[in-house]
Amino acid sequence: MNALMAGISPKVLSTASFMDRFWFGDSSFTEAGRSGDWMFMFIWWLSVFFFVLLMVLMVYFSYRYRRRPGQHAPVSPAHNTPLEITWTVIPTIFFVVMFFEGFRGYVKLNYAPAGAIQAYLLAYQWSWELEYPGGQVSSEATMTSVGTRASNPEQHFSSIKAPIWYFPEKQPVVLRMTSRDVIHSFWVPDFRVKMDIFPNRYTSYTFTPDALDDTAPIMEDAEVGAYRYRDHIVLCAEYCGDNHSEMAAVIRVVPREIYEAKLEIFGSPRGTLAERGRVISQQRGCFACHSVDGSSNIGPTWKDLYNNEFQYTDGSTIRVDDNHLRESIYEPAAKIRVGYPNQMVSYQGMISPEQLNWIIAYMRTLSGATPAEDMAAAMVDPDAQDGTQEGSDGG
Ligand code: HEC
Ligand SMILES: [Cu+2]
Repeated sequence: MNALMAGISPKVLSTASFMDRFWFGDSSFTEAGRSGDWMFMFIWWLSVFFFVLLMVLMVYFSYRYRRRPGQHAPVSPAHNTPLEITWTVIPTIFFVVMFFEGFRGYVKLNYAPAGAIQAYLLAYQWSWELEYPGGQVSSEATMTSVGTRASNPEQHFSSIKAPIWYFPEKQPVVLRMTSRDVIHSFWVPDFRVKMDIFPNRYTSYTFTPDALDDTAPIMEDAEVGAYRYRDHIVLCAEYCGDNHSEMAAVIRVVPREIYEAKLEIFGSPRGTLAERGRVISQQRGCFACHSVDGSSNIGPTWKDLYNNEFQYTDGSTIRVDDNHLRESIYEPAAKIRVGYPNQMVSYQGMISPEQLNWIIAYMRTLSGATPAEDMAAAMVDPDAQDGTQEGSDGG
């Protein structure tokens, strides 16, 4: 059992106490989820009670007052005021309870308390991308196994690429959600929620994760140290194509300091220059207009851009190199690619020279025309360099 699965502790019926089998009401991990559970169990047992009562009475009456030889059916009474008041007032009380409790639950599910974290969630075939308020993007999707069945977790969703989203405990969160392609549905079984996500439209969902208590498992994290956490699986509940069943993510509830430390790390990405470049490009929204797979968008694709020749509206032909890229990003209007509008804004001041290097390194890896040794240079991991240096000094 890996660390991730340890964090997921669903209450399963096979291990539930006797009482829990009748009223499995408090196993959700949000206040709103618990009121949904309460409502469900209340309506269920109310219905069971009246169903059984009515069926028993019906059978009893049909026996007790069955037709007997020589007996005439009596005329039905037209009215019975006390009885009529009873069968009006009692159900009304139940319905009023259902309405107000249901409404309170609905409000808890749909209206975020003041001071909520607003994050943007993009759903697409077949994954999710979460952007925090500061523009940070959720950690890399990691190969992971998430088990929803304690009885046999290994068989459930073993080895899925699931992004992990960090949120602080007890902190209201609002997700503003939209889809890049088809209709998806945001489903967090632990929070008892499903919310549809549409292309060309926003829907939102709010939740406030419970505080982490002593039962929450402990994560040993190389970057930020040990901390308590609790994982909640996110799935897509709207059949959306081939890999629909693998469209998973994990909401990881952590102490506030850990959340802040994680955002700090997401904001200053690690890894090779090229990897950092990809993360920064994503965070700065370049992919809204540029593709990396050769398809044309508002702007030209980055695939095979580097070290290839293109025509510009001033009649020049330019081989794209570092200097051209620098100019295109800081002064996009200086040279306009033939066939494209002058629609890119300058990123002067928004992308530091250091970050520019990362983006260029990333673009190189996207180009088949890049000499092999150039590619190798772009793949260098600057954090690994110190180690190599020390090693060679010592030898
Ligand atoms: C609003 C859409 C839009 C966004 C966002 C955008 N670009 Fe552009 N980009 C364009 C368009 C349109 C062109 C072509 C016109 C031109 O050359 O200015 C272009 C051109 C470029 C070029 C030059 C391509 C060539 O063939 O010379 C580079 C490099 C570039 N963009 C990088 C970026 C980077 C890096 C980002 C993110 C930091 C970014 N773009 C964000 C629309 C966009
Ligand atoms: Cu989906």
